[in-house]
Amino acid sequence: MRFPEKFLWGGATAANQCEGAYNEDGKGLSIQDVLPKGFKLITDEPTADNLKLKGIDYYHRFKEDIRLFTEMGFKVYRFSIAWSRIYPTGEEEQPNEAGLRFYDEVIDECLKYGIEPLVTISHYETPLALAKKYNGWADRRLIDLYVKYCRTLFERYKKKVKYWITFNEINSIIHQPFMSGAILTPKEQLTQQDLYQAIHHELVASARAVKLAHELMPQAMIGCMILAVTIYPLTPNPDDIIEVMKLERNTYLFADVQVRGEYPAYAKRIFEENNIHLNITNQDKEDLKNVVDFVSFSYYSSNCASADPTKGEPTGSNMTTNLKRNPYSKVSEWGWQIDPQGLRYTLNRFYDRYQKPLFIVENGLGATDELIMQADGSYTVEDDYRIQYMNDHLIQVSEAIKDGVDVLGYTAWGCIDLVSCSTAEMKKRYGFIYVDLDNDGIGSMQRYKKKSFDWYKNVIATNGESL
Ligand code: BGP
Repeated sequence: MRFPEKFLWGGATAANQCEGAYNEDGKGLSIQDVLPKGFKLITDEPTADNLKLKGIDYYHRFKEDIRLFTEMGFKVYRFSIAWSRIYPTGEEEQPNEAGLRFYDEVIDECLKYGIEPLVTISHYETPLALAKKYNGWADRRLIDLYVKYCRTLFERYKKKVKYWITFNEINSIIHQPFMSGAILTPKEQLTQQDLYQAIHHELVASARAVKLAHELMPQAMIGCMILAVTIYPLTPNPDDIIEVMKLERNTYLFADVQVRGEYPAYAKRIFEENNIHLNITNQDKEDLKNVVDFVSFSYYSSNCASADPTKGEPTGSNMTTNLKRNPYSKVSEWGWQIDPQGLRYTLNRFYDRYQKPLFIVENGLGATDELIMQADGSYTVEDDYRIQYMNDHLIQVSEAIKDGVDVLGYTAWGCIDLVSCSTAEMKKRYGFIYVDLDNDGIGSMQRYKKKSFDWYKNVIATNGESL
């Protein structure tokens, strides 16, 4: 099937996973600079084993990378702006001009090739100073600091950037309070009260960013971004159905507030049962009424859940506890269950609930790739497994479009290999473009086109007909 004429095909990256140059041109430290071991360990100072410090050297090579994206025919490129490049400690009076100049160049490079920039304002890279001084989003003062940062970006890029996302995977704060919410209190010690208060601060900050975006950039589209934790009941036992309903609320609550402008009815019960008494001001309630223009989400896999913790085989997912294997799904090398139809299902669920345009801003397969030499002496990766994964998922996107779902676009995650978020390694690769860099940080950084490069190029050129 041909996708809608204006469908935005593209790819996605995040500053902390690709830029490197962690201390160049006035950049302050971000929480990622002290997080070498994925979600788990925080170091006192940046350490040499932290691959994110030099990333894939995109900071110095972005022109080459964007040229390769152009060659694939990207219509859109999603990237994040590192808050700590713009406000190194989050609290400066004036933004760091050198940081802004870098993103001027990135954006201009996109526009030069007719690629629409899609900017994530905060992608797991809060300035470290804000984590240390305020315990991150646990403190209400982060709202104003974030809005100030947004204002700087909106004023600078209002004529150039139409699509914005306020927070990457905003609901992941439930699972990863430090990485997602810059909260230093260890997860095990964090009370539900403090966690939900931090969530509230992010939701208000997001709504205020939406308000400001609408004031300063009437043409802009600003969206929320949700980690789609798609869950099926392990059995038809009604207990399992109810368990899934409850678990889904961990995800939906975030989108419900950002799309509907107020807390959903079921939030009251969550708060009561967990002894949560949020500090919500009247102004907060007013601010929350500024609702997003679209709903974006990441989708990689689906899981099952059971009301009985002894039933089913745990997935070992590092994101959410209590999730179970689906006997009908294959798994990736990293144990993520592969379920293309789950994407159609997720699109339909979101669309039924919100009737807002949807944007799939992350999807892809993390795999170990092997660079091989071809007969003509050039190098490539024969990543048929990735082609299969993406082809199957995109067919389900086309099914959802036939179902009537309004899908704005699709940005493949890690369109160029970058440092993995959960493992902090280079071994887990997603790209159409291979980067010569290993887990020890050794390599030429040279870029090579994988087999999937030409495959995706063709998908875009035929507007999905080749799937
Ligand atoms: C999402 C994040 C990304 C990304 C992706 C893949 O949760 O938004 O930053 O990395 O997951 O995850 P990983 O790199 O752990 O395989």
